[in-house]
Amino acid sequence: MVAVNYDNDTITLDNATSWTIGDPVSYLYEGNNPDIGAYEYIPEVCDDEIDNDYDGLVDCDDPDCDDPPQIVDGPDKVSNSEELSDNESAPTSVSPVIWAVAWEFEDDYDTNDCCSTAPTVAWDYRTSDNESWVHNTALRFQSYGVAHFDEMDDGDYQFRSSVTDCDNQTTYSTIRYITIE
Ligand SMILES: [Ca+2]
Ligand SMILES: [Ca+2]
Ligand SMILES: [Ca+2]
Ligand SMILES: [Ca+2]
Repeated sequence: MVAVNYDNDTITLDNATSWTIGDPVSYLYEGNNPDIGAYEYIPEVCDDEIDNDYDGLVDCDDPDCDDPPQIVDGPDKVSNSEELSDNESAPTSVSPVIWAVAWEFEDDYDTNDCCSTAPTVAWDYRTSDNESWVHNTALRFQSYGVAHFDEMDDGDYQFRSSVTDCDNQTTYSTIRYITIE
């Protein structure tokens, strides 16, 4: 082996060779200590009851089988149900609301077999003179979370939304500033 390209995951040999699973691979090294050497990377298969990538975690216990949720849009302030229903895939049953914030998320809960429950959505707020967040459950409409502020006092707030998947992996949005008046 004369070169390793870590960007492309390729190795260069000085002559043609054949290689079968389990054969050792050695690599001439420079310096005081050998490199880690070559190893065969096998991705985890999530439903075969085998620890395919040798990290000690099998199938759904392996985080490779369950990515954290992503917030793909928002959170954005919406003032009534019409704004939401202008978007074809958005929730339509949020009225009556005066002030609400909505965000769209993605999660792999419906594409892997490790989880049969949908993520939960939540929102936190705080005022500028208070460091601790007040936590609230949000409403979920398919892949949207919606926070209602019906009972909040007028004022300026910091707001963040979150999505938690079946494995308790929580993704927070960036902090937004909202004014309720
Ligand atoms: Ca497996
Ligand atoms: Ca594994
Ligand atoms: Ca793994
Ligand atoms: Ca997930």
